[in-house]
Amino acid sequence: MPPQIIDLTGDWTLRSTDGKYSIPAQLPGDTHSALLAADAIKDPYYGTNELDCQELAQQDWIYARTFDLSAEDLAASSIYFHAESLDTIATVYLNGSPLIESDTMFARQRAEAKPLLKAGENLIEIHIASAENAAIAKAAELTYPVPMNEFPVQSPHRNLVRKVQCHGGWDWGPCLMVSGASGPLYLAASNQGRIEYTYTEQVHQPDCCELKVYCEYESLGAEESTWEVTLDGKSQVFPATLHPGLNRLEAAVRIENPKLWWPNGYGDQPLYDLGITIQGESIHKRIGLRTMELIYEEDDVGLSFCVQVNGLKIFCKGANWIPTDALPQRQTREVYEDLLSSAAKAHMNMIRVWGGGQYEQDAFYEICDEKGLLVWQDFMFSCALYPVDKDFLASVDREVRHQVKRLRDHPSIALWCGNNENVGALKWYPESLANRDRYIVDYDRLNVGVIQQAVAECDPTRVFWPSSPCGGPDDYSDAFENDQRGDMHYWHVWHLNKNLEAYYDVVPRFCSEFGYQSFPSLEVIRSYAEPEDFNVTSPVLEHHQRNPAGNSKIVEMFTRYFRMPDGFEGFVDLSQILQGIAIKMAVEHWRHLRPVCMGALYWQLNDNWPVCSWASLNYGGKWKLLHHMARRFFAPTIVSAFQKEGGDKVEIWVTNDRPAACSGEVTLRSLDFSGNQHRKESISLEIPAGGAVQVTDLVIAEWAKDPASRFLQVTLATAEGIFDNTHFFARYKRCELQDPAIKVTVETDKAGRLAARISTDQPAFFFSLDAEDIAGEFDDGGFTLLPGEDRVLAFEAKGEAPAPATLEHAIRVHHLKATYH
Ligand code: BMA
Repeated sequence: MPPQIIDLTGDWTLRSTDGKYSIPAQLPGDTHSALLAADAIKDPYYGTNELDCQELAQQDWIYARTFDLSAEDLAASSIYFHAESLDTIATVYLNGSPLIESDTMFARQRAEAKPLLKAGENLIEIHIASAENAAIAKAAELTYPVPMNEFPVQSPHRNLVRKVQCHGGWDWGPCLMVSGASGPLYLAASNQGRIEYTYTEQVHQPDCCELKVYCEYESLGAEESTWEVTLDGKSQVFPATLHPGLNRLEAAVRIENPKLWWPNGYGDQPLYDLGITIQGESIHKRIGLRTMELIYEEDDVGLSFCVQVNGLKIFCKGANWIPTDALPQRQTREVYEDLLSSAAKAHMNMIRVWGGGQYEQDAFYEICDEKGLLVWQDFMFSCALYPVDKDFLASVDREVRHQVKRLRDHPSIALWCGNNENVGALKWYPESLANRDRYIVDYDRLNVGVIQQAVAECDPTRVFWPSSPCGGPDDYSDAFENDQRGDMHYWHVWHLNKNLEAYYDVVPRFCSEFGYQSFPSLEVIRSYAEPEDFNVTSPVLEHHQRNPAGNSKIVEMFTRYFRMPDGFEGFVDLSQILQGIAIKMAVEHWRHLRPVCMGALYWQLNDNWPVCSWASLNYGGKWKLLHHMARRFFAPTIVSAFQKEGGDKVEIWVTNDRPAACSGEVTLRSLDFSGNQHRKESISLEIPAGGAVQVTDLVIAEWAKDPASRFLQVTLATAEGIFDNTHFFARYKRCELQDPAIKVTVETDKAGRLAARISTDQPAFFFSLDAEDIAGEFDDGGFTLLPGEDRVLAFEAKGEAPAPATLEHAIRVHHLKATYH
């Protein structure tokens, strides 16, 4: 913390310049949260209220507050103002005089404030002009159009201002053009200087890591001084010959026998406390020691794409991340902790911070460090073309330099990526199709000329991947379609309505996006709709679906694979089953293709309001069925069954991410829909380290004369435990599922945890329990519950655990046959 800080976070007032609103507000915070707290707007997430908020996007706002300074405070040589994420077209006034003008929410703002301050009461005001109006004005000045992707409710020309792109609406997100500020906001006083940034570089040798430590120090004077580096309590002092202006100090400390940081599932995440102190100012952070490489090399297939940590190739399993809330004031550490815990529990080891959102707050990256979640960090450009005027490029340059220096010490960050889908976007618009040269040159000016250049200077330790998807540096071809080079976004099943088996036709090197939508869980729908709206085509339900063809796609896919569901609840549940199956098929298939394929990140982990979307976690963090299924299909060692469309065989494979070989036994059983066993076979096998092995290739006719009359239950037993999986030989709609009578009783298990004991008299498919309004999740779901089995599912309560009877009463049972009669 800089010395003598005046924290400016907390209570402010907020008024619109047209005099319509004048209310209390919080910073960090946003206009819409303040308006909601003051009852000046209705909950924008409820019903279609979002539409009533659209006029707020044209407002200009003023945040104001006072603070006191003493004469002693003012005696300091320097008092500077610091803000991060001023959103967006902002002028900061101190006692009526302008201090800072900013048109980006992604770069940090610092300025000398002392000349504008006085002893006694001071007034600070942050004037925020409408970003929407600024974007419209900028569009009018362009000499040629710079198009962007269109969404149902949106703010025009969002790509022309450096604001979170999805504030202006997305195909899962509301259009709420909030203004405000997030992150630190303070005045700091100093007599000698200030730390601008600190960062480290690791040089690993056998049994030792040399940690180079850098400190960018803005000194007010010339001085022979010292600075101190403290690692896990041990300090070393280094000389610092300071000159006025920016000094770049460098020192090295040796760490013998370093404890290495590993991704989730591969080992621990030891973090070292690093302190850097100079002239009374200290910075503290926690760092992890590891080598991190992104390997992309020409090979027999094309261009590989693989993350390697401490020399070990990691199959990256995870999901894409969007901002946690469309109301930024609700983006708290607790929410990060909740969502990222859910990711880690589902065996994820990578999160992609997608380019249409934001550089997240420090807490996000700290938690990723703690949980071993690798971060794929996009720069914040998405699904659009971008302007390249001098001011815009200069602003992006400041943004990238700030964000890279702020974040680069996080061990979790695996790579920097230029943008989301902007190469693809070159082909989306008539303007760019008609003049690709012009737009590709512009794209390159921004992406290579500015972003890549700034990254190379500010973080030479990591790879800059030009775009997602991308076939590699200097490759401007359409990587969406290319499964041979770099990363791909495979959207043929959702956006192009292909059958689910189409996932089996691609062999991605790394699939960084693919997704399938589902409806939010019922109690989440209840938060925005009344029972009379509980119909997929009601105006409220359609409002909470931002992919225009989305509901039709879901219904149409039902007709291909399932019997039509009864009632609204059946519809919601079946949509979650469909989503879970789709992503499971893709992930299991691509995992078994390792080492050709080395990553699968589905679209998307979370929602920023309650909506029908591709997310596996509902808004609020509650798990959809997909998240339970992810916990199974991302497990380190799994057994899977693959049947091509129209195929007469099923391939059984074991995939193992663990870096150690092991032996195991696979048991295959063919059962009818009453649970009677008709054939059983067991196969012992050696499972390779970090690899996949085919167990057998079974002929369906030998296991089910009528494929619709049987299903296959596959079990893998290893020293690590038992993993089970289910395969249908025929489409679900052709099978006569029985109505199971399921018993659920809640008890306290030996470890003192709440647990549900479950049993059934008929097989129940895609089984899960849900505690409705009681926050928490059962530790397994999405499996087949068979008669004769006695399973116990532990309840992982969030917050205080409920009484067993309360939980038992709240539980709802979900499975495939319950969606129709
Ligand atoms: C991807 C993303 C998002 C979008 C999603 C679903 O391509 O990058 O822009 O929300 O598809 O359409």
